[in-house]
Amino acid sequence: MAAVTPEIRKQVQDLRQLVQKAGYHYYVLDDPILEDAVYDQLYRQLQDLEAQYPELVTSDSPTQRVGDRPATQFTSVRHAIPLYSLENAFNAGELQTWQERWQRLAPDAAAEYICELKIDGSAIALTYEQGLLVRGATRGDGEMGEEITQNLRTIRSIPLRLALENPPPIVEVRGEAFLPLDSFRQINQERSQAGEALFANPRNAAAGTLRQLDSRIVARRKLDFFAYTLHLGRDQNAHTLMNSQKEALDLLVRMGFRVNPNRVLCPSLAAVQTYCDRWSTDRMELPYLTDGVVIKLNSLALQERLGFTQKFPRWAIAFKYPAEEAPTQIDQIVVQVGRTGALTPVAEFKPVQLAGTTVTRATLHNRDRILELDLHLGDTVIVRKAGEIIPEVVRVLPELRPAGAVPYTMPTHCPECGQPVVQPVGEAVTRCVNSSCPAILRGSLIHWASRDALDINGVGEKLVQQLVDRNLVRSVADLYDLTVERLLTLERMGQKSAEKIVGAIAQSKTQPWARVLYGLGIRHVGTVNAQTLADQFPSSAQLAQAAADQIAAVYGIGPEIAQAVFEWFRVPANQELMQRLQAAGLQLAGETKPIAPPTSQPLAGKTFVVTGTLPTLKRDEAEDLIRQAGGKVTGSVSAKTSYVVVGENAGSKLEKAEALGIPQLSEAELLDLLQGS
Ligand code: 1X8
Repeated sequence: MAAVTPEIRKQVQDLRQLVQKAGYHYYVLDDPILEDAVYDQLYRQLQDLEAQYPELVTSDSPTQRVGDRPATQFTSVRHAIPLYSLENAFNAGELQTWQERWQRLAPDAAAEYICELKIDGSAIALTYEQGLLVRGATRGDGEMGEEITQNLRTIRSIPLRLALENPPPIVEVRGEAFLPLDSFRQINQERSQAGEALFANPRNAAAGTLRQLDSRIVARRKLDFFAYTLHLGRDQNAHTLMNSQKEALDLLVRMGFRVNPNRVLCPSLAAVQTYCDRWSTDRMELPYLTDGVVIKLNSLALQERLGFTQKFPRWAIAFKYPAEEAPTQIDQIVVQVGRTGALTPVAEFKPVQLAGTTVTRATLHNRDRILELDLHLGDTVIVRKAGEIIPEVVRVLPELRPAGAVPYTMPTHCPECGQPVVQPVGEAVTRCVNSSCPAILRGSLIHWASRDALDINGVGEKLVQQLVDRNLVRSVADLYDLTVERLLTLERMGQKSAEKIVGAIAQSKTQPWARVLYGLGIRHVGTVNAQTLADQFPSSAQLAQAAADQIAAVYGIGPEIAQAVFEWFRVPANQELMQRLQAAGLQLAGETKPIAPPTSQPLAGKTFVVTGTLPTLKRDEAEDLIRQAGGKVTGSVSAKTSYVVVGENAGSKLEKAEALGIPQLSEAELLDLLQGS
């Protein structure tokens, strides 16, 4: 081991301080002081030096956020001070009642309130000793929580060391860990790509993430944290540091925490009501979910004087916004079979207006969820859809259940192929395991041809349905044996289209190995994992020969993913598939072959969003035309969007385009642009 000189020690300290400071500006203040690439390099320098001189590693070093060993289970811890929940108020009258109640107990006290946004995440308690983060726990039942320190350390906006000169010996900080909406969408997109069940909403995703045993997975999910409560140990002169909630929040900021900026002192309940009204709509623009406003008496002395009831503090209340929920009656439950064979029950019901859209169906997730709901056929249910959230059935109204209604049970046989389904022990999912189930085959083909995989234009739902029904294709490798003549045997298939499809399939042979790997649809292998694996295993042969622990040794690949990849390559049918793909000329290794520049691509390099109802074209027709001309189509408007194609009743996407100044096209203008070739 190399000897530590005073120069080295100083170099490590300076580097660590700079990396820590840059992280604070980036993650807490949202105001970076270093370019990303510079930060990355400095971070790596610090990592290298620490590896070289392990005695210089400190527990609060920015490199020490992610543990290298998954936990086997979490331990329960008792909270030194219980985490109370809050009483709810749903209207001005209930706020008034609350004010009258506490004023009877403290008639002389001034009604000075502080309003903060109520963050929809998971409540967390953090303990700092001598300024160092020593423990973090979930709320649990308020008395006992689970110790998840390792996971909480991965949240960059949680300081590992308090930024105070002389911190009190024991500090407890409470707040909300949450998943920003962007990260939530990204996680669900990846899960959908990897054939995994989606999270219903950011709160579930945050809670599920915090309970992950492998902190490396937590680190990739980009949780964030807002601090809102500060307890200083009993034996200090706490009052010299803070006398009000406002001062406590300001002190949390000085300690290095992210504190929600939308906090306001209100001298009266009328001012509180104004704040609640304003945020009932303004909250829709925030990049995270809020479900209400927390109103607290600002004076800590008054808080102490009022104390707690059995369940709640008397000095605080949550004003809750009405959830975007409505009752509706279930018409039927259909069961979809995905490419992994998972059976997903979907409730179809009478249309309801929720969060500004008409909703007619909602996922029921799986058998366990149906049992939990105690769902009967014909039930009236409460459906929820908030903003970005996938519609879900919240609960059943058993009072409205028709006489003689029978409980819904999952089918015992696959609705697509009729084979018995399996219900693996310990798993909620019901699965069709028939490797020649047409639904699984269709799903695999659509995934193979999808934009992030082999990106084969023209191979979509309709064509795949026909190819499978007519037995022209029994595996993705069969796509490469398709000929124009065989395609011409399909209904409504013309010479031109058939040639285009065969051409597009042939073109897909130039797609890089990472996309092929993603296209195989191995469980847990989304685009990100596929790229990571392709970088580390430059050929399919190397990956196929790797042991599970060699795969798991790749940074960012957990044991579950590694096991899935390892097992996939052990299945003889998959080995045969790889041989056929190799023979067909797909890229199963190394560098990307440049794709030959297509001849007529007037929209190449341009990104489009189509919104609203167009006068003649269906939306997917317009999107196909754009793609055929080399353009890219995305589902949401961003600064990267080149044009928005606007039809009638265009909604929020048009608003966003206007806000960003993105040029708009009518259908006619789009067609002109296409003609311009
Ligand atoms: C819960 C929450 C509180 C605050 C914000 N979001 C929450 N989910 C806040 O005080 N700013 S307080 C709280 C509780 O005491 N249960």
